[in-house]
Amino acid sequence: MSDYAVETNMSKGSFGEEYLSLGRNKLVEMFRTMVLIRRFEEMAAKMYSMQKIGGFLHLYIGQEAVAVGSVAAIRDDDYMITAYRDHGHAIARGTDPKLLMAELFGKYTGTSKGKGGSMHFFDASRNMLGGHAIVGGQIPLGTGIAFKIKYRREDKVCLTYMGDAAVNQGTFHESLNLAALWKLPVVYIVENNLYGMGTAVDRASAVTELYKRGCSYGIEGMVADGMNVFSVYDAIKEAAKKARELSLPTLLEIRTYRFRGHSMSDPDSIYRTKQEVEEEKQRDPIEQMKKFLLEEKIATQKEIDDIDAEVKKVVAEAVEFAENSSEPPLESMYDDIYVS
Ligand SMILES: Cc1ncc(C[n+]2csc(CCOP(=O)(O)OP(=O)(O)O)c2C)c(N)n1
Ligand SMILES: [Mg+2]
Repeated sequence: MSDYAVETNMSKGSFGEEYLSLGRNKLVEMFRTMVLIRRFEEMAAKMYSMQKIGGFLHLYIGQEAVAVGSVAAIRDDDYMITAYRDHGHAIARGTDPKLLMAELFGKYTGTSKGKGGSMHFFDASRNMLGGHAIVGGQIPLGTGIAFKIKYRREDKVCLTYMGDAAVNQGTFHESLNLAALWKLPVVYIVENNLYGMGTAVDRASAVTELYKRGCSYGIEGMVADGMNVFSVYDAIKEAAKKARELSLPTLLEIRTYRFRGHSMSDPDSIYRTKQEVEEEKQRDPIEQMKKFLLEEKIATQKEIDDIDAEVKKVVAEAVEFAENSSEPPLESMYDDIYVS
Protein backbone atom coordinates (compact mmCIF):
# COMPACT_ATOMS: atom_id res chain seq x y z
CA MET A 1 0.00 0.00 0.00
CA SER A 2 1.32 3.45 -0.84
CA ASP A 3 1.66 6.28 1.63
CA TYR A 4 -1.42 7.86 0.18
CA ALA A 5 -3.68 4.83 0.32
CA VAL A 6 -5.44 4.57 3.63
CA GLU A 7 -7.89 1.72 4.09
CA THR A 8 -10.74 3.02 6.20
CA ASN A 9 -14.15 1.70 6.98
CA MET A 10 -13.75 -1.66 5.33
CA SER A 11 -12.60 -3.13 8.59
CA LYS A 12 -15.62 -1.70 10.41
CA GLY A 13 -18.17 -2.93 7.95
CA SER A 14 -20.54 -3.65 10.79
CA PHE A 15 -23.81 -2.01 11.70
CA GLY A 16 -22.64 -0.83 15.10
CA GLU A 17 -24.55 0.92 17.85
CA GLU A 18 -22.58 4.12 17.23
CA TYR A 19 -24.88 4.88 14.31
CA LEU A 20 -27.84 5.24 16.65
CA SER A 21 -26.55 8.76 17.25
CA LEU A 22 -27.77 9.70 13.77
CA GLY A 23 -31.25 9.63 15.30
CA ARG A 24 -34.34 7.62 14.46
CA ASN A 25 -35.70 10.05 11.87
CA LYS A 26 -32.52 10.11 9.82
CA LEU A 27 -32.03 6.34 10.03
CA VAL A 28 -35.58 5.60 8.95
CA GLU A 29 -35.34 8.18 6.17
CA MET A 30 -32.14 6.59 4.86
CA PHE A 31 -33.85 3.20 4.84
CA ARG A 32 -36.98 4.58 3.17
CA THR A 33 -34.93 6.26 0.45
CA MET A 34 -33.13 3.03 -0.37
CA VAL A 35 -36.47 1.22 -0.61
CA LEU A 36 -37.88 4.04 -2.76
CA ILE A 37 -34.97 3.73 -5.19
CA ARG A 38 -35.45 -0.06 -5.36
CA ARG A 39 -39.22 0.12 -5.97
CA PHE A 40 -38.89 3.01 -8.42
CA GLU A 41 -36.47 1.00 -10.50
CA GLU A 42 -38.42 -2.26 -10.35
CA MET A 43 -41.34 -0.29 -11.72
CA ALA A 44 -39.13 1.37 -14.34
CA ALA A 45 -38.01 -2.08 -15.50
CA LYS A 46 -41.64 -3.14 -15.80
CA MET A 47 -42.56 0.00 -17.71
CA TYR A 48 -39.57 -0.52 -20.01
CA SER A 49 -40.71 -4.04 -20.85
CA MET A 50 -44.17 -2.61 -21.59
CA GLN A 51 -42.45 -0.15 -23.98
CA LYS A 52 -43.60 2.86 -22.01
CA ILE A 53 -39.93 3.81 -21.68
CA GLY A 54 -37.54 3.91 -24.63
CA GLY A 55 -33.80 4.27 -25.05
CA PHE A 56 -31.41 2.92 -22.46
CA LEU A 57 -32.23 2.03 -18.89
CA HIS A 58 -29.42 1.22 -16.44
CA LEU A 59 -30.66 0.07 -13.06
CA TYR A 60 -28.96 0.88 -9.76
CA ILE A 61 -30.49 -2.08 -7.90
CA GLY A 62 -27.92 -3.36 -5.39
CA GLN A 63 -26.01 -0.07 -5.27
CA GLU A 64 -28.60 2.00 -3.36
CA ALA A 65 -26.47 2.42 -0.23
CA VAL A 66 -23.87 4.37 -2.19
CA ALA A 67 -26.17 7.21 -3.24
CA VAL A 68 -28.11 7.22 0.03
CA GLY A 69 -25.10 6.98 2.35
CA SER A 70 -23.23 9.70 0.49
CA VAL A 71 -26.11 12.17 0.19
CA ALA A 72 -26.83 11.70 3.91
CA ALA A 73 -23.27 12.79 4.67
CA ILE A 74 -23.22 16.09 2.76
CA ARG A 75 -25.19 19.35 2.85
CA ASP A 76 -28.19 20.12 0.67
CA ASP A 77 -26.32 22.75 -1.33
CA ASP A 78 -23.25 20.64 -2.04
CA TYR A 79 -22.92 19.52 -5.64
CA MET A 80 -23.11 16.07 -7.12
CA ILE A 81 -22.55 14.76 -10.62
CA THR A 82 -22.59 11.20 -11.91
CA ALA A 83 -22.75 8.91 -14.92
CA TYR A 84 -25.80 7.38 -16.62
CA ARG A 85 -26.69 4.99 -13.77
CA ASP A 86 -28.20 7.99 -12.07
CA HIS A 87 -31.71 7.20 -10.77
CA GLY A 88 -30.51 6.51 -7.24
CA HIS A 89 -28.57 9.76 -6.99
CA ALA A 90 -31.52 11.90 -8.08
CA ILE A 91 -33.94 10.14 -5.75
CA ALA A 92 -31.49 10.31 -2.84
CA ARG A 93 -31.14 14.04 -3.51
CA GLY A 94 -34.87 14.46 -3.09
CA THR A 95 -36.10 15.04 -6.64
CA ASP A 96 -39.80 14.22 -6.95
CA PRO A 97 -40.21 10.64 -8.30
CA LYS A 98 -43.16 11.88 -10.38
CA LEU A 99 -40.88 14.19 -12.37
CA LEU A 100 -38.28 11.45 -12.72
CA MET A 101 -40.76 8.85 -13.95
CA ALA A 102 -42.14 11.42 -16.40
CA GLU A 103 -38.59 11.95 -17.64
CA LEU A 104 -38.23 8.21 -18.23
CA PHE A 105 -41.49 8.26 -20.17
CA GLY A 106 -40.17 11.12 -22.31
CA LYS A 107 -42.89 13.46 -21.12
CA TYR A 108 -42.85 17.26 -21.01
CA THR A 109 -43.33 17.29 -17.22
CA GLY A 110 -40.05 15.40 -16.74
CA THR A 111 -36.98 16.93 -15.09
CA SER A 112 -35.41 17.63 -18.50
CA LYS A 113 -38.76 18.16 -20.25
CA GLY A 114 -38.63 14.61 -21.57
CA LYS A 115 -35.50 15.16 -23.64
CA GLY A 116 -32.92 13.67 -21.29
CA GLY A 117 -34.33 10.30 -20.37
CA SER A 118 -32.83 7.77 -17.97
CA MET A 119 -29.20 8.71 -18.56
CA HIS A 120 -29.65 12.44 -18.00
CA PHE A 121 -31.48 12.97 -14.75
CA PHE A 122 -30.74 16.52 -13.71
CA ASP A 123 -32.01 18.81 -10.99
CA ALA A 124 -30.20 22.13 -10.89
CA SER A 125 -32.43 23.30 -8.02
CA ARG A 126 -30.80 20.64 -5.87
CA ASN A 127 -27.31 21.02 -7.33
CA MET A 128 -27.57 17.57 -8.92
CA LEU A 129 -25.82 18.22 -12.23
CA GLY A 130 -26.44 14.97 -14.10
CA GLY A 131 -26.65 12.15 -15.39
CA HIS A 132 -23.91 11.86 -18.13
CA ALA A 133 -23.82 9.18 -20.80
CA ILE A 134 -20.19 9.38 -21.90
CA VAL A 135 -18.06 7.16 -19.68
CA GLY A 136 -15.76 9.51 -17.77
CA GLY A 137 -17.37 12.62 -19.27
CA GLN A 138 -18.61 13.84 -15.91
CA ILE A 139 -15.18 13.65 -14.23
CA PRO A 140 -13.74 16.89 -15.70
CA LEU A 141 -17.14 18.52 -15.23
CA GLY A 142 -17.12 17.63 -11.53
CA THR A 143 -13.57 18.94 -11.33
CA GLY A 144 -14.71 22.17 -12.97
CA ILE A 145 -17.54 22.50 -10.46
CA ALA A 146 -15.00 22.13 -7.66
CA PHE A 147 -12.84 24.80 -9.33
CA LYS A 148 -15.85 27.13 -9.42
CA ILE A 149 -16.52 26.46 -5.72
CA LYS A 150 -12.96 27.42 -4.87
CA TYR A 151 -12.82 30.40 -7.24
CA ARG A 152 -15.99 31.88 -5.74
CA ARG A 153 -14.94 30.94 -2.22
CA GLU A 154 -18.11 28.94 -1.61
CA ASP A 155 -18.45 26.67 1.39
CA LYS A 156 -19.33 23.62 -0.71
CA VAL A 157 -17.94 20.38 -2.06
CA CYS A 158 -18.60 18.39 -5.21
CA LEU A 159 -19.16 14.64 -5.15
CA THR A 160 -18.10 13.27 -8.52
CA TYR A 161 -19.29 9.69 -9.00
CA MET A 162 -18.12 7.28 -11.66
CA GLY A 163 -18.04 3.58 -12.46
CA ASP A 164 -14.98 1.34 -12.19
CA ALA A 165 -14.47 1.42 -15.97
CA ALA A 166 -14.15 5.22 -15.96
CA VAL A 167 -10.82 5.14 -14.12
CA ASN A 168 -9.14 4.00 -17.34
CA GLN A 169 -10.31 7.04 -19.28
CA GLY A 170 -7.87 9.88 -19.86
CA THR A 171 -10.36 12.31 -18.30
CA PHE A 172 -9.91 10.59 -14.93
CA HIS A 173 -6.15 11.17 -14.91
CA GLU A 174 -6.28 14.72 -16.25
CA SER A 175 -8.92 15.61 -13.67
CA LEU A 176 -7.11 14.09 -10.71
CA ASN A 177 -3.90 15.83 -11.67
CA LEU A 178 -5.53 19.26 -11.78
CA ALA A 179 -7.60 18.65 -8.66
CA ALA A 180 -4.43 17.84 -6.73
CA LEU A 181 -2.43 20.64 -8.28
CA TRP A 182 -5.09 23.27 -7.62
CA LYS A 183 -6.29 21.74 -4.34
CA LEU A 184 -9.94 21.45 -5.30
CA PRO A 185 -12.81 20.53 -2.95
CA VAL A 186 -13.87 17.41 -4.79
CA VAL A 187 -14.55 13.83 -3.71
CA TYR A 188 -14.08 11.35 -6.54
CA ILE A 189 -16.27 8.34 -5.85
CA VAL A 190 -15.64 5.17 -7.83
CA GLU A 191 -18.66 2.90 -7.56
CA ASN A 192 -16.79 -0.35 -8.14
CA ASN A 193 -19.48 -2.86 -9.05
CA LEU A 194 -16.80 -5.17 -10.51
CA TYR A 195 -17.90 -4.81 -14.15
CA GLY A 196 -17.87 -2.29 -16.96
CA MET A 197 -20.66 -3.72 -19.10
CA GLY A 198 -19.53 -7.36 -19.47
CA THR A 199 -15.86 -6.75 -18.68
CA ALA A 200 -14.61 -7.62 -15.21
CA VAL A 201 -12.33 -5.10 -13.51
CA ASP A 202 -9.39 -7.51 -13.55
CA ARG A 203 -9.68 -7.83 -17.33
CA ALA A 204 -9.53 -4.07 -17.82
CA SER A 205 -7.39 -2.64 -15.03
CA ALA A 206 -3.74 -3.43 -14.37
CA VAL A 207 -4.20 -2.24 -10.78
CA THR A 208 -7.51 -3.53 -9.47
CA GLU A 209 -7.41 -1.75 -6.12
CA LEU A 210 -8.80 1.35 -7.67
CA TYR A 211 -8.35 3.65 -4.66
CA LYS A 212 -4.60 3.36 -5.28
CA ARG A 213 -4.96 5.20 -8.57
CA GLY A 214 -4.82 8.52 -6.73
CA CYS A 215 -1.29 8.05 -5.48
CA SER A 216 0.36 9.19 -8.73
CA TYR A 217 -1.26 12.56 -8.09
CA GLY A 218 -0.76 12.73 -4.34
CA ILE A 219 -4.45 12.16 -3.74
CA GLU A 220 -5.37 10.12 -0.72
CA GLY A 221 -7.28 6.92 -1.43
CA MET A 222 -9.98 5.39 0.75
CA VAL A 223 -12.19 2.33 0.53
CA ALA A 224 -15.74 1.83 1.73
CA ASP A 225 -18.16 -1.07 1.72
CA GLY A 226 -20.94 -0.12 -0.65
CA MET A 227 -23.32 -2.69 0.77
CA ASN A 228 -23.20 -0.95 4.15
CA VAL A 229 -24.80 2.47 4.11
CA PHE A 230 -22.87 3.51 7.24
CA SER A 231 -19.52 2.61 5.77
CA VAL A 232 -20.34 4.89 2.84
CA TYR A 233 -21.64 7.59 5.18
CA ASP A 234 -18.46 7.59 7.30
CA ALA A 235 -16.14 7.67 4.33
CA ILE A 236 -17.97 10.53 2.64
CA LYS A 237 -18.18 12.49 5.91
CA GLU A 238 -14.43 12.29 6.25
CA ALA A 239 -13.64 13.04 2.62
CA ALA A 240 -16.17 15.91 2.40
CA LYS A 241 -14.73 17.47 5.58
CA LYS A 242 -11.27 17.35 4.07
CA ALA A 243 -12.58 18.92 0.86
CA ARG A 244 -14.52 21.62 2.70
CA GLU A 245 -12.01 22.57 5.37
CA LEU A 246 -8.68 21.91 3.70
CA SER A 247 -9.74 22.08 0.04
CA LEU A 248 -8.19 18.70 -0.67
CA PRO A 249 -9.47 16.05 -3.07
CA THR A 250 -9.97 12.37 -2.14
CA LEU A 251 -10.35 9.26 -4.25
CA LEU A 252 -12.89 6.99 -2.63
CA GLU A 253 -13.46 3.48 -3.96
CA ILE A 254 -16.79 2.10 -2.86
CA ARG A 255 -17.10 -1.64 -3.38
CA THR A 256 -20.58 -2.50 -4.49
CA TYR A 257 -22.46 -4.80 -6.86
CA ARG A 258 -25.28 -4.44 -9.34
CA PHE A 259 -27.86 -7.18 -9.05
CA ARG A 260 -29.28 -6.62 -12.54
CA GLY A 261 -27.60 -6.60 -15.93
CA HIS A 262 -25.62 -3.63 -17.19
CA SER A 263 -28.73 -2.28 -18.87
CA MET A 264 -32.13 -3.69 -19.76
CA SER A 265 -30.68 -5.14 -22.94
CA ASP A 266 -27.90 -7.08 -21.17
CA PRO A 267 -28.64 -10.81 -20.92
CA ASP A 268 -26.30 -10.91 -17.90
CA SER A 269 -25.50 -14.59 -18.20
CA ILE A 270 -22.27 -14.64 -20.18
CA TYR A 271 -19.74 -12.87 -17.99
CA ARG A 272 -20.79 -13.79 -14.45
CA THR A 273 -22.37 -16.78 -12.82
CA LYS A 274 -25.79 -16.98 -11.20
CA GLN A 275 -24.02 -18.22 -8.11
CA GLU A 276 -21.93 -15.05 -7.88
CA VAL A 277 -25.04 -12.87 -8.14
CA GLU A 278 -26.84 -14.95 -5.51
CA GLU A 279 -23.86 -14.68 -3.16
CA GLU A 280 -23.77 -10.91 -3.54
CA LYS A 281 -27.50 -10.71 -2.87
CA GLN A 282 -26.79 -12.10 0.59
CA ARG A 283 -25.20 -8.69 1.25
CA ASP A 284 -28.21 -6.73 -0.02
CA PRO A 285 -27.77 -3.23 1.44
CA ILE A 286 -31.50 -2.85 2.10
CA GLU A 287 -31.79 -6.17 3.92
CA GLN A 288 -28.75 -5.36 6.02
CA MET A 289 -30.17 -1.98 7.01
CA LYS A 290 -33.54 -3.55 7.75
CA LYS A 291 -31.89 -6.07 10.06
CA PHE A 292 -30.10 -3.24 11.86
CA LEU A 293 -33.31 -1.24 12.34
CA LEU A 294 -35.12 -4.28 13.72
CA GLU A 295 -32.30 -5.47 15.97
CA GLU A 296 -31.72 -2.03 17.42
CA LYS A 297 -35.49 -1.61 17.84
CA ILE A 298 -35.53 1.57 15.78
CA ALA A 299 -38.44 0.24 13.76
CA THR A 300 -40.87 -2.65 14.09
CA GLN A 301 -41.64 -5.12 11.30
CA LYS A 302 -45.01 -3.38 10.94
CA GLU A 303 -43.32 0.00 10.44
CA ILE A 304 -40.98 -1.52 7.86
CA ASP A 305 -43.96 -3.01 6.01
CA ASP A 306 -45.75 0.34 6.15
CA ILE A 307 -42.74 2.09 4.62
CA ASP A 308 -42.73 -0.41 1.78
CA ALA A 309 -46.47 0.07 1.18
CA GLU A 310 -46.15 3.86 1.29
CA VAL A 311 -43.22 3.83 -1.13
CA LYS A 312 -45.06 1.54 -3.57
CA LYS A 313 -47.90 4.07 -3.54
CA VAL A 314 -45.48 6.91 -4.31
CA VAL A 315 -44.15 4.91 -7.27
CA ALA A 316 -47.65 4.02 -8.52
CA GLU A 317 -48.59 7.71 -8.38
CA ALA A 318 -45.41 8.57 -10.29
CA VAL A 319 -46.45 6.19 -13.08
CA GLU A 320 -49.95 7.65 -13.16
CA PHE A 321 -48.49 11.16 -13.36
CA ALA A 322 -46.16 10.12 -16.18
CA GLU A 323 -48.93 8.36 -18.08
CA ASN A 324 -51.19 11.41 -17.86
CA SER A 325 -48.53 13.92 -18.83
CA SER A 326 -48.24 15.15 -22.39
CA GLU A 327 -45.46 14.61 -24.88
CA PRO A 328 -43.14 17.56 -25.52
CA PRO A 329 -44.86 19.81 -28.09
CA LEU A 330 -43.34 19.86 -31.54
CA GLU A 331 -42.54 23.58 -31.16
CA SER A 332 -40.22 22.73 -28.24
CA MET A 333 -37.97 20.66 -30.47
CA TYR A 334 -35.17 23.24 -30.57
CA ASP A 335 -35.65 24.60 -27.04
CA ASP A 336 -32.77 24.32 -24.56
CA ILE A 337 -30.29 23.21 -27.20
CA TYR A 338 -28.23 26.36 -27.36
CA VAL A 339 -27.79 28.85 -24.56
CA SER A 340 -27.16 32.35 -25.84
C1 LIG B 1 -16.52 7.09 -23.86
C2 LIG B 1 -17.44 5.92 -23.85
N1 LIG B 1 -17.00 4.71 -24.25
C3 LIG B 1 -17.83 3.64 -24.25
C4 LIG B 1 -19.13 3.78 -23.85
C5 LIG B 1 -20.04 2.57 -23.80
N2 LIG B 1 -20.27 2.19 -22.42
C6 LIG B 1 -21.41 2.52 -21.80
S1 LIG B 1 -21.42 2.01 -20.24
C7 LIG B 1 -19.89 1.33 -20.35
C8 LIG B 1 -19.27 0.62 -19.17
C9 LIG B 1 -19.02 1.50 -18.01
O1 LIG B 1 -18.82 0.77 -16.83
P1 LIG B 1 -18.58 1.42 -15.43
O2 LIG B 1 -17.83 2.69 -15.60
O3 LIG B 1 -17.97 0.40 -14.56
O4 LIG B 1 -20.02 1.82 -14.92
P2 LIG B 1 -21.25 0.86 -14.56
O5 LIG B 1 -22.03 0.68 -15.82
O6 LIG B 1 -20.72 -0.40 -14.01
O7 LIG B 1 -22.06 1.64 -13.58
C10 LIG B 1 -19.39 1.48 -21.63
C11 LIG B 1 -18.09 0.98 -22.07
C12 LIG B 1 -19.57 5.07 -23.44
N3 LIG B 1 -20.82 5.29 -23.01
N4 LIG B 1 -18.71 6.11 -23.43
MG1 LIG C 1 -18.89 -0.89 -13.21
